[in-house]
Amino acid sequence: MRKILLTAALTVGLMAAAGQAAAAEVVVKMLDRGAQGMMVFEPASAKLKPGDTVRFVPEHPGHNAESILGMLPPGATPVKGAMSKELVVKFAKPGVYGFKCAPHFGFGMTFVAKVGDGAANMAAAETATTQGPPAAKKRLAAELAALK
Ligand SMILES: [Cu+2]
Repeated sequence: MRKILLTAALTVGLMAAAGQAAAAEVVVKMLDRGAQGMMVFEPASAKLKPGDTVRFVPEHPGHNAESILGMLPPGATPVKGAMSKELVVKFAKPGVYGFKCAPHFGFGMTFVAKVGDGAANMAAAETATTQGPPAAKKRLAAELAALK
């Protein structure tokens, strides 16, 4: 027990030493069922800094993560993860990034990241939340609202 506490203290110390310069990684689970219902990314939204990454983890098989093309900052490259595979996305450009699970877009399986202030494409991203399947529109609007 004592050894574990010491290791934890050391880890926290190292993280503090790394400070602001260290890029963060957010782990997003792809789930058949989560706190927000069926077919979800968990968490469903994240505030990031340029250089941060998101690791999409297929906790349950049969999901992927790919860019929603209407929710991508100008000049950012769209990504498309393979089914049931982990996908790590690094966010270089500030802006709003939308993601969907292709087979479950109709269930509203979506994720939104805001990198920096998100101003680069906030208006376009808001417009994009008014398109697509009803469940996706509903969740995308909530995810974007949570980032403001
Ligand atoms: Cu899915």
